[in-house]
Amino acid sequence: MGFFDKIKKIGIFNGFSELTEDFYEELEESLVMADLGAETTMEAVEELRERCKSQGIKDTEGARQCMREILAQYLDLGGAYVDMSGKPAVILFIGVNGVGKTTSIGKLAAHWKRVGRKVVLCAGDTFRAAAAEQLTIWADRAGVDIVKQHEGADPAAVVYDALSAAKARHADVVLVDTAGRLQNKANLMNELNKISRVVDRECPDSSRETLLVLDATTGQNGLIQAKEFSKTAGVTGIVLTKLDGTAKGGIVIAIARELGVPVKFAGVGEGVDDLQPFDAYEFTQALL
Ligand SMILES: Nc1nc2c(ncn2[C@@H]2O[C@H](COP(=O)(O)OP(=O)(O)OP(=O)(O)O)[C@@H](O)[C@H]2O)c(=O)[nH]1
Ligand SMILES: [Mg+2]
Repeated sequence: MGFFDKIKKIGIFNGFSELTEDFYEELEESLVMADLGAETTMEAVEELRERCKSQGIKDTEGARQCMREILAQYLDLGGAYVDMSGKPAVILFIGVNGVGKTTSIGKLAAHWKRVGRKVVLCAGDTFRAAAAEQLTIWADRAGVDIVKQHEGADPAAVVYDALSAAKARHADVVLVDTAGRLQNKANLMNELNKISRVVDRECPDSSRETLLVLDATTGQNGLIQAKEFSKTAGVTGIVLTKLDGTAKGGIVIAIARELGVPVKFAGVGEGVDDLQPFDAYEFTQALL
């Protein structure tokens, strides 16, 4: 079983044998239903028509293969991997409430620990006491260190502590949890700027990533969030969660196409192993 077997396939290619006008129409419809977005759907189907014509493809199996290639190209923006060139690599996780920020951090911590990296978690969500508790459970499960403060503490101060710990322990990566919030709140920008200044001062040689966590099941709403967050926060990559069992996986392609931000990780479940580096080829194979 591949990693993406839990996402729902777009079944259209099975219902037709020839590339009729009906086929193309239904294909368009099913791509829109899968949340590829109208714009990206139109482009992709137009390109499919042209390629099938120029390459003499007449059957749906050939068209399926061709469409996989087109969508994989849309997704292939380079930079699918996290920049860990500087030490420590500081990775900020942002996004609205409940999308899976804390869970994704826990999964990644376990993964990096397993491959021999030294990880420090930073409980930058000081909004609720329960947030640090939840992150502590993940830290224990993964066997990594966590730095936290009291509820209501300044997130930038927690980051400062985490960086001090990271330097003292020669950590490779610091994963920073943040409070879930709306994308248009002015305080997001203030908080991120403040954190950024702390990192500049304390760890000038660090590499940085700001990963926006999106819930795939929210479909087009996820695209709107991505647009707003990338305006305010300088997002370097997307973590797309809850792809398991959703028929809206196409949102990945809409985001990559319309925002030009690469999807770096994908979540397909609540377990510790249910997060993987995003592979465009594997994903389109599973989707179509
Ligand atoms: N099915 C599924 N559930 C997930 C996935 N990722 C996270 N979840 C679940 O989503 C819920 C919310 O996850 P959290 O990690 O707490 O989300 P958060 O973004 O930190 O939320 P706030 O801190 O409230 O902003 C939890 O029940 C997770 O188990 C995933 O890939 N698939
Ligand atoms: Mg959280």
